[in-house]
Amino acid sequence: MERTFSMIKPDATSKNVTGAINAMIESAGLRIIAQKRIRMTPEQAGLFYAEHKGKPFYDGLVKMMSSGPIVVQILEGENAITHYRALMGATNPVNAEKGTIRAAFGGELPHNAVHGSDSEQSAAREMSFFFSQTEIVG
Ligand code: 3AN
Repeated sequence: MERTFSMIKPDATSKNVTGAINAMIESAGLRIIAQKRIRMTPEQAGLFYAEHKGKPFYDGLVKMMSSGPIVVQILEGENAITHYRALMGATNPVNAEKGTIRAAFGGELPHNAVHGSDSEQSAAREMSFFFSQTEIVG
């Protein structure tokens, strides 16, 4: 069993599709073992995306990610990291395969509905960025 960090972004919460995305996650066999709806400050969003600092899309990404509510989650399942990346689809929703979350609910970049960790290391960092041990109930 593996755990990964997931985020339902402001563009998706504003479309009221949190439940629809959660249904896709659960149908794919991943279990939501922690979840909360929050709003990031620009400072928190900047820290969360620190690895992208300096890239042309960084400022817009930070602004967008702090523009409204997000839902942060921990998902558990077999190969959860790669499994969830496949379920999300390509970063740019235009290229996302049919049946993926980004194909269903993504818009124009940076509005791509969801985030998922891309490695074990980033999953560990991102889970502890938002959740304490007592909030994770497997
Ligand atoms: P992913 O979320 O698929 O791992 P990353 O980590 O490369 O993609 O990018 C983080 C976020 O930055 C993306 N989810 C997207 O919102 C935004 N982003 C990535 N590339 C671009 C781009 N070329 N233009 C605008 N926003 C982008």
